[in-house]
Amino acid sequence: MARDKIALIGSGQIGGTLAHLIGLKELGDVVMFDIAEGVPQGKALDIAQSSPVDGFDAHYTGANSYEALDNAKVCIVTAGVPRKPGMSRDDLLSINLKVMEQVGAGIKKYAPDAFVICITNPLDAMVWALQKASGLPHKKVVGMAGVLDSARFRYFLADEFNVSVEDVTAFVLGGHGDTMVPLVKYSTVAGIPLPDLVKMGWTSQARLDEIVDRTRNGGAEIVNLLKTGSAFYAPAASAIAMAESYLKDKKRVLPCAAYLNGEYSVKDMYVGVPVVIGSKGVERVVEIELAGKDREAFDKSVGAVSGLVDACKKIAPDLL
Ligand code: A3D
Repeated sequence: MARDKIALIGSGQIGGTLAHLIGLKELGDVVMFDIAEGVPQGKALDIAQSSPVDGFDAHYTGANSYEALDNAKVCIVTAGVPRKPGMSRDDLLSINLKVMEQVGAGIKKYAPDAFVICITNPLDAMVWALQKASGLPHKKVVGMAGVLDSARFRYFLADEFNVSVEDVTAFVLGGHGDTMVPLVKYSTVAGIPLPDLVKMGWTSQARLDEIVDRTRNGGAEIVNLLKTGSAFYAPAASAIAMAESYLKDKKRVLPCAAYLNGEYSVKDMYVGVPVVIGSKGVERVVEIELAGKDREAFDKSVGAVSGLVDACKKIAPDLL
C-alpha cells in the first residue's frame, strides 16, 4: 500500500516539528511547503537524514509551489505570522486572513479531498476563513486548539497531584484564547471528577482556580518566555493526534474548533467543542448540556469568536 501524503503548509517552528513527528510515527510521506525559499527544502532534507538513525521510512520533499500539495490526504496549516510578546492573537487577524485566502485557494485546486487541520492564529476565525476560501466540506476542515489547551490543563493537574499525565483527562470548551472554558466537573483523575478531588483534600478550590487561570494563559506564558515566537512542540503534538485519528479511523473524541450549525445554539462559526474524528473527518459533534456559569462562560467565548469572524467579513467580504 502506498504511503499517505501529508502536506504541511507553513514550514516554520510548528511545521518542522510536525514533519519530524510524522516520520517518527511513520504516518506517511511529507511535503513541506512555505513561501520562504530553501526553508522547506532544507528542513525536509535534514529530517530525511535523521531517518536512518531513528529507523523510519518516509519520503520528504520541500516546495515553494502549491502543486506539491497534489493529492495530499491531510493538510496541516501553520502558514502565517506567530504572536510576538505584547501582541494578542487578534492583532494577527488581518495579516493571517490574507494568508488563509491564498492557502485555501491552493488546497481547493490541488488537495480538495484532504482533511485540513488549521493551526494559524487567531485560530477560530482563521479556520472559518480557511474553510470559506477552500470550499471544502465543513467536516473536512477543523482547527487545532482544544487538544493543546486540554493537554496544558492535564499537565498542570498531573503535576499538582503528582500522578501520571495518562490518568488525567480534561475537558475544555470555547474559543482558543483567554475566554476558553475549562470544565472542571468533566475533568478527572482516573474517572474521579476534580470537584470530588477537592472534597477528598487532594487540592483546594483556590489552587484549582489558579491552574484553570494558568491554562487559559498557557500560550502567553510561553510567548513571554521565548520572546521570539510562540509554543511549537505541544501544538505540533496536538495536531498530530488529530491527523492520526483521521488517518487510522481511530474515532478519538478530541476537543477541536469544529463548524457548528445549531449545536450549542451556535450557527456558522467554528468554536472549540468535543468531536469524534474518523476517516470521514469530523463525524460527530458531542453536545453536552451547559448551564449556569459554564453556559455564561461559553457564550462569552462564542461572543469573542463572533467578533473576530465579523472582523474577517469586513476585511474580506468576498469570502462569504
Ligand atoms: P513560524 O515559525 O513563524 O512559521 C510560520 C511559517 O509560515 C513561516 O515559515 C513563514 O515563512 C510561513 N508563511 C508565512 N506566510 C506564508 C504564506 N502566505 N504561505 C505559506 N507560508 C507562509 O510560526 P509557528 O510555526 O511558530 O506558528 C505558526 C502559526 O501557528 C502562528 O499563526 C501561531 O500563532 C499559530 N499557533 C497556534 C496555536 C494554537 O493553539 C491554535 C499554538 C501555537 C501557535
